[in-house]
Amino acid sequence: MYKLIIGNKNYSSWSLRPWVLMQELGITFTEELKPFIEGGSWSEFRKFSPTGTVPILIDETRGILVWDSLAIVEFLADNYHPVWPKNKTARAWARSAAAEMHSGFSALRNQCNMTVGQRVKLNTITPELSKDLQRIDELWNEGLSRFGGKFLGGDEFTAVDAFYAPVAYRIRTFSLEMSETSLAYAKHLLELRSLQQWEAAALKETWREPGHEKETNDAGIVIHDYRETI
Ligand SMILES: N[C@@H](CCC(=O)N[C@@H](CS)C(=O)NCC(=O)O)C(=O)O
Repeated sequence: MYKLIIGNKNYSSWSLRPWVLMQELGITFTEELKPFIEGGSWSEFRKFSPTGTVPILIDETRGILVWDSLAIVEFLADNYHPVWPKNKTARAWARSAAAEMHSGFSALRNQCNMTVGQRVKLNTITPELSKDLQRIDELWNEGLSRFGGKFLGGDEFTAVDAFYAPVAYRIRTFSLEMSETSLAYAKHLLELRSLQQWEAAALKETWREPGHEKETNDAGIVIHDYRETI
């Protein structure tokens, strides 16, 4: 049996990746949500995570702990779950695209934090942010046309879609400009039942972690906040 430890659904983009993948693949797991703590979660998260970060996957049957979202999807792939596209070319492409997300796009990550329940008018689109968006647009168009499916690596939802799912929320929150094809793909992701469930839970969260809230307020003007309040 798997246990997935995640952070707040409103904010935690890295947690969303394995969560949505496991939901879409029908992998049974229990989830434990650890809310971020004001001033830093490190010492609290270190009690269960070697890096003081989430997500963490625990294979309770075999006593294995896996940290880092990319390591978690590879661990699942190792256990015969259909994590990557079946087609070899699509699989190589999907792995490259997921790795690119994992190690790159820092302008998007830093300037447009994931906050599922908010809508924000960005102060400015820096050249670095624009570059990240252009590259993601190029990547999504390539995956969708080259492998001919509804998802980036073909007809099935795979890990590469999971890695870009947080981008779909960011596009909506910050009204980011993308091609029609990319906007349609982002909308398609957000309409998945699993992401609807994630969003509903995110909107119910009443925690507000000042560090994450500050990132949003520094990025622009909050136009709507659909999250529940206490
Ligand atoms: N490379 C890691 C990064 C994990 C990460 O940075 N997680 C964030 C949450 S989205 C975290 O736990 N931050 C701790 C904090 O905000 O105190 C992964 O892919 O899992």
